[in-house]
Amino acid sequence: MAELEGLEFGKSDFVLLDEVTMEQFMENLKLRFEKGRIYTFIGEVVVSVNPYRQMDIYGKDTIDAYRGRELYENPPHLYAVSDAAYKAMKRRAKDTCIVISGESGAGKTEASKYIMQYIAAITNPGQRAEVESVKNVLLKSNCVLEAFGNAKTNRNDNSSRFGKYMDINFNFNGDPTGGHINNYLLEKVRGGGQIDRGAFTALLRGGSEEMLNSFHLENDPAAYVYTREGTTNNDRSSHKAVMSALEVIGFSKEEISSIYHILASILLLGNMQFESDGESVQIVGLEAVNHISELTGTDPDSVTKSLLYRTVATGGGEVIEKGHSEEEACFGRDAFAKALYERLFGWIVGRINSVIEVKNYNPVLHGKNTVIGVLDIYGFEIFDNNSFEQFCINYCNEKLQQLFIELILQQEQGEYEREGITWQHIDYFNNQIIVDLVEQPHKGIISILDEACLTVGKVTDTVCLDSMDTKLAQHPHYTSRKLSPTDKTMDFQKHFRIRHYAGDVTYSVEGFLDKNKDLLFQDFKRLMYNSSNSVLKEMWPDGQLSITEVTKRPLTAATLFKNSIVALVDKLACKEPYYVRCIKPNEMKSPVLFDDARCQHQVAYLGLLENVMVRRAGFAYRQPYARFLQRYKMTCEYTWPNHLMSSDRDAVEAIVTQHGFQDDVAYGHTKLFVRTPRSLFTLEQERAALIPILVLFLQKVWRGAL
Ligand code: AOV
Ligand code: MG
Repeated sequence: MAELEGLEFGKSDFVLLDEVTMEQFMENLKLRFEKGRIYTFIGEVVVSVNPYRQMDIYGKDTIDAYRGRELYENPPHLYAVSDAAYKAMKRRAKDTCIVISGESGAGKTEASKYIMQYIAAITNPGQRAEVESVKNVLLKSNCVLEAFGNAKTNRNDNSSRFGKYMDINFNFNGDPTGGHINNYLLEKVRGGGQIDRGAFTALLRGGSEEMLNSFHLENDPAAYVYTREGTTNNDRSSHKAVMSALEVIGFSKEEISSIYHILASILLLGNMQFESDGESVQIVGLEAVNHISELTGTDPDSVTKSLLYRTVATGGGEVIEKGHSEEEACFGRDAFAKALYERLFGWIVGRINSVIEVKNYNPVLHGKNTVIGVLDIYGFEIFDNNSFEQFCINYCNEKLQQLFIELILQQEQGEYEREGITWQHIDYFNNQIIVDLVEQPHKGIISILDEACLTVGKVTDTVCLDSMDTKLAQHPHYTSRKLSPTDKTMDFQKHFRIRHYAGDVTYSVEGFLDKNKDLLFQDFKRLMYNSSNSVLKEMWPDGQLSITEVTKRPLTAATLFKNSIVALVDKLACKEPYYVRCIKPNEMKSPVLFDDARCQHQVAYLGLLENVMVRRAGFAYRQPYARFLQRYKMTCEYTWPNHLMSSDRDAVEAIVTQHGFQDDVAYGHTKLFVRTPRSLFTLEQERAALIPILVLFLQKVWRGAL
């Protein structure tokens, strides 16, 4: 169990609460936050509260204190779970994963970085050059992913706009040999098509004058529509840091140059405007077209054409060009800019993967290749106005929650089985029903959405909502205003509500269909495929299809997302999971404010109380016999200073019996299992009372007084 710090810091494991109530949970969480104890265990799960200040708890000394130690030997820390995951991987050749969850700004990405730094610090003690280089690339990849994938939002100055799952591969020595990154992008066009990633601002603020000139850019983020609002706090050095990280990872000069050419063209695209004389639509200011064509290696006429027209195949197989309305041109422009960015990001991740993939691995020579996965993915979101993005994110969280419950229970059960302990299965809310509501073929929300998107003709968001209402009226987790007319909180035309495991969320269906279709005119794809820039061409292989060849039914955004999350869950399910649950203490980014209501809300939807109950329903504590003896032998006359019994197990039984909690324990093959914390409290208190006496005694012995 967790080394008990003084009780003035609260309980270091929520399992130790006298009673599992929300009140006690919150009291403990708050006390610990206020005392600067940002981590607390629930068994092996680490609950973390964002401190919003630099803490002196990540240094080399701390790393050394956690290295190779058991989970409960030290105060709760990310390093404790990291080490547990690493040990399981190394000792038992188990693939493990660390799942980090929590809402925006709760500290997931920071946690994932500390975890990676810890793993990097404790591996490769022999400093072998090739391993060091793998570690370096893995760490540097964070810098690049952050620059290209993070943006300032009103909830987090450095918000990851993508979910990240990173596998780190290890050889039989337990040293990293490579890795693989999966990214889960999810940002459909927002109002005005903002794409305000850190890399843009870093480029504008930190790029050299010569570079910016050659890109036809000014060094002012406010000059560009896409960076005008959420400019990230990147300074000159971070542009350099990103450039140097790209180099270290192994991007060639040409590749880096292509990346920045693409960034520049996106910024210029964002500023492009259209005007209409009532008949046709024109681009305002042709200079931008020339600049974009120069930057993307395309011909200016083709750029203009793709922005103002789209090629369509008529029913009779005829191919015609159809001019855009002004609105369509704006929509096309933003969709194009967003797609350019998404493909660029995907390509960068792909390039990093090709560098870090494990090469020349021979299982016969090198032993089993094991993996630790680190998942840093968006948490449950409930905003005032929830849209398609929240719908997808919350679906993802339903999937992960299901996995959490299954795996945590499975893990418990597995341990009891291994140790030969009889255990009573406990009931928990199985959210499969909500997962089905979203993903079930034909009947689920995604299917209904897809059907609406693929229907030819004008299907509007509200028609789609009608269809959902008809098909899902009976579902206990679904309502809309139409089905519940007395509910005045929902708009009749627009809203539907899902009763998620974490609470009710009302979604506005407005924009669902467009976001789900994620339409990008084929003309843009073809334009990019025909670029003279080989990197750009490589990103757009689908641009080679002619309009008549284009598949009529591309997968929708929701389906693509669903498929990627299903694949992710499959990946996680076969690994031994470790969890970090992050909580955001307040909305002001303040290091001293603990907003009770906000925190309680998060505790509720992260299912933490349930987690404590599950943990306590079984045996809250387990400890190998030898370790238990070492700690408590002083509390029993038969075991102090040494026992004469035939086994450690028998000696432990003597301690337990002497303290009268024999009904509260079970004896496993190698460990003692204790059901309630109270029993251990008694022992801890007795031990604490004995220590001063013991010290006095020893002092006397040393002085020769005894
Ligand atoms: P997130 O990953 O959970 O949000 P971050 O990890 O980016 O959240 O944390 C947000 C900010 O909180 C960081 O930029 C730090 O300023 C601060 N912070 C978080 N953890 C710590 C820590 N351990 N020590 C000091 N400061 C910390 V999002 O990516 O938005 O879901 O999409
Ligand atoms: Mg993040």
